[in-house]
Amino acid sequence: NTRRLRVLVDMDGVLADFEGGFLKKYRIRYPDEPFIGLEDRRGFWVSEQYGSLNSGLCNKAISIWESKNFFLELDPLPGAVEAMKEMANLENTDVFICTSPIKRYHHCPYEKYAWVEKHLGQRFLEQIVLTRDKTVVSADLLIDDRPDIIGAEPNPTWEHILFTACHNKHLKLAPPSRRLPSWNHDWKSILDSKREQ
Ligand code: DGP
Repeated sequence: NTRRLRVLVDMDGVLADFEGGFLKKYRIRYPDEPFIGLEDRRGFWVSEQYGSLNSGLCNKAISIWESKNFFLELDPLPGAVEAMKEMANLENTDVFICTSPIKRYHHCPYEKYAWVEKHLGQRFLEQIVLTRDKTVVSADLLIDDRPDIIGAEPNPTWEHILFTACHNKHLKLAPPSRRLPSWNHDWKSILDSKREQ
């Protein structure tokens, strides 16, 4: 069996610590406003949960990730860099970083490329897919922390593996959906389960 396995790996919440980076910069910029600790995060959209505390906080939250250097300065999540390098070196395996830039594009797309170069190296710049619709990208696996990934293609080719994040850890997945709890868990077995199918 020489068919190559193709894996899409999401960036924010999977490789880069969007939630931690957001909370840190939000508290510095708005020290007198209420905030949501990571253990209390629920739902994918940060701005929605902040807006539910009080309506002005929705735009304050958005102002954080629209700021210059927000995406560039995100820390890698534990084990992410090592896992990506290892995955890219596996035989018969193609790894792509599949990420949705925010629509305010002044900094985000540039900084995502710069982050990949800084943490993963120049050769990973070949592997970046920027799209707002991941369903039109074909692959065997998509590792992503967003629970609801929909788009123009009703039957995406990939199996979505839910990467555990503060906002999704309480969700009970309907079988046969699978999780990857962290990069310190056995991601290689998930890849192997998709080979020779
Ligand atoms: P992805 O992880 O590739 O699905 O990209 C989603 C992006 O949206 C990521 O940069 C995080 C960001 N994001 C998180 N919460 C919100 C929100 O409430 N509003 C907006 N516009 N973007 C958000």
